[in-house]
Parts: sequence; C-alpha cells; structure tokens
Amino acid sequence: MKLSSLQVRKFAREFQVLDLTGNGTIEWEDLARGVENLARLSGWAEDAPEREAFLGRRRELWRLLTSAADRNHDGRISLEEYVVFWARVLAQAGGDRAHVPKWFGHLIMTCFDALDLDKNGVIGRDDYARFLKAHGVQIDVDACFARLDHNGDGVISRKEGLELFLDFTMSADPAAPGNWLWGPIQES
Ligand SMILES: [Ca+2]
Ligand SMILES: [Ca+2]
Ligand SMILES: [Ca+2]
Repeated sequence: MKLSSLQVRKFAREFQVLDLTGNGTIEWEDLARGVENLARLSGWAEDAPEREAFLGRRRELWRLLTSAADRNHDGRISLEEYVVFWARVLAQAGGDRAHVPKWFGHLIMTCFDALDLDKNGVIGRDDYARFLKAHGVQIDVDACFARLDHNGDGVISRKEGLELFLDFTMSADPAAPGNWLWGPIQES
C-alpha cells in the first residue's frame, strides 16, 4: 500500500522514539533500555511486577518486529524495514480501520497497557509524560496531551486510545488528533 508522505513521516517519528540508542536501527537493546529507563524513573525494583509486565510487552513487540519486519534477518530493524512493515499492515486492513487484523488490535491494546503506567485503566498525563521521558522524547507534553485527550476529561480511555493509535498508524488526515502521539511530526 502506498503511504502518504505524512504517514511515512509519522512512522519515521515513531522509529526515532523507539531507537533509544540513536544508531539508526531498532534492536533489542533499544527496547531493553526503555525498560531500564522507565524502571529507574518509576522506582521499580529489579523484580517488581510492573517491570516484569512492561518487559513482557516489550518482548512481545520485539517478537513481532523480528518475525514480521526484519526482512533481511540481521536482528535489527532499519527505518525502511519499519515503514515497509507498516505499509503491509495497512494493506492487510485495506486502509480501513474497521478491518484491522485481529493481531493489530491486540498490539494496540498492548501499547495502551504499556502507556498506562500506574495501571488505573486510563492513560493520564503523568503516565504519558513518564513514558516519553524514559524514551528521551522532549516535547511540550501538556500541549500534546491536550490534543490527544479529545473530550478534555484529563485522561485517555481505552476507547480513545484505540482511536488515537489507529489515527497514528492509519490516518492520512493531517488534522487527526492521534498524529500527535509522539509529538509534532516533521514538515515534509
Ligand atoms: Ca538502536
Ligand atoms: Ca533488518
Ligand atoms: Ca494510568
């Protein structure tokens, strides 16, 4: 599926957020570092259940990336591999958010749970801020959160979260709120 320039820039942005080591590819080390940063910021002990749960979600993401995105099997995901991977997911869904593959809906909920750091069932501003900080993302957190929190009730519910992640991954609309998930998208 041909992605729009905006869609490619969004995936490039997400790639940048995931590439914590900043070496231009995503490898397990990036995801593991995210877990360590988050554990430090959150005060999680080595054997804390929160740490285990987050680590489990990152392992799940890594399994998916290595099996479905790492086309040359070199154990790392290049930006091109990442974008091609998403183009294929979107093609599978026919570009229609009502027909996303089941595993993709599951992945979104895994991402939602990863962001709900205090486990109260919604993503609050503090969950979001801590997640971004652990990934070295420096943006105006309040401004972004306000755009994501569509109904302005101060939290992102599961239902809102689903729509936001679908916006981010599928929408070619420059005005879609979910585009702001990882901060402003670079101009083309
Ligand atoms: Ca990396
Ligand atoms: Ca690769
Ligand atoms: Ca929460």
